[in-house]
Amino acid sequence: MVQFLSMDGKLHVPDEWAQYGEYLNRLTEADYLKFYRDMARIRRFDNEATALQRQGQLGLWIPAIGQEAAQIGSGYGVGPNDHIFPSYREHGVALTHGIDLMSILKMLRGVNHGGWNPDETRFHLYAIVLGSQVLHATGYAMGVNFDGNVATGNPDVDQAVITYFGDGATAEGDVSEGLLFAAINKTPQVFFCQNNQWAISSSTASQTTVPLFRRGEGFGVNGVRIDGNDVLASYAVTAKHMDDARNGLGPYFIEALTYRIGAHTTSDDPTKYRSNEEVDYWKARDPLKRLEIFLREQGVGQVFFDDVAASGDALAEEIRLATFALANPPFENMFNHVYSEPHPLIEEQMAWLENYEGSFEDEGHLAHQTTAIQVVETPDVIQVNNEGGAA
Ligand SMILES: Cc1ncc(C[n+]2csc(CCOP(=O)(O)OP(=O)(O)O)c2C)c(N)n1
Repeated sequence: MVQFLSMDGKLHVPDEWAQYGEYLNRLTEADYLKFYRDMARIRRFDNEATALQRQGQLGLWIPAIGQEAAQIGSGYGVGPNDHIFPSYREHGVALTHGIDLMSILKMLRGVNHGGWNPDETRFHLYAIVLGSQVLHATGYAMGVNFDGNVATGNPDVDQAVITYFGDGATAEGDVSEGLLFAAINKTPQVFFCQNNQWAISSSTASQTTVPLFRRGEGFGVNGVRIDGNDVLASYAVTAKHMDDARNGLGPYFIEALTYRIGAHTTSDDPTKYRSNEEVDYWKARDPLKRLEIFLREQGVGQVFFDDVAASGDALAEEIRLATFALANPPFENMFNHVYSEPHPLIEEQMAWLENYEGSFEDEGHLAHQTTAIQVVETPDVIQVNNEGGAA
């Protein structure tokens, strides 16, 4: 397993991983600080999003606490022409690619479908159908080959593709098909598997009998396991294999061994299927803590950490207020993109809803929900009132 930063924050490049260690020479002190800042920022964002979901402001939240090093490190290992195909938990990678974090919250409130432009951002839309994004990525990477944008030696032309997926997704046929087509077509591509050890309540052991980094071997895609809680390993190994892919060496599989500290989503109760001891074991391997220890040993002072904490709080306030201010989209929107042309069934459903909305005395039932939800506490119960008045 490739690891550069040990649990107690010591930096060491073993000889066997020197080819990756060289990539650390690209980093400046500012990069190390940026890694920490972004990991802390996305964690603060994540905690705030969970709180917003609990307050009824989001339909669902998908926490990525514990996976910050895997995501921020690999996100920064992706080059300026490369394309990224995420699953649904890659908020950290999104941050490294300038995605407006509010657009992620809007999606989980149900008022947009992602909202960012994959052509401009090179960060494609979240995919909830497990493994589907692996096929999209492989198809895109085959297109890069067909366009001749590999191994030209021109950094403005050469491109690679990275796709993110979980341990559970490796059991999907789509991932196997993606690996096979990638190998046969020698696509410029990295398969980045975040093994966070749980696929909802199914353990990795129930998904595979071989280490996941070897999953591609039978298809002709070699792989490596990294300590996914080490941001430096994640950065260096991703950068190396993205470079190789751009230079025509074909696809590679990276398994980032990490842990999902929180729930699968806010609809999940992980205490039903895993022990506190296991969670504590991984909390002790927190990716932020080990980078913090390393930075402090390098002489980074408290002022920096205070500033990171303050800017995280400012971000949390900003997204909280922006979420409270979100209006609902016009209700016709949910019908408008079902078919490209008018369809009698859709028209009938829309007319029914319009009639239903009109049956309310004021501007309509859905319109009420644009009012921030009020929580009214009584001594015995907490009542959530969606109607904008006293419960
Ligand atoms: C094709 C498909 N099957 C099942 C699901 C339901 N589902 C959503 S997330 C999930 C677990 C995925 O686990 P993993 O791939 O390890 O990723 P993680 O959620 O841990 O990041 C399942 C089974 C789905 N979204 N798509």
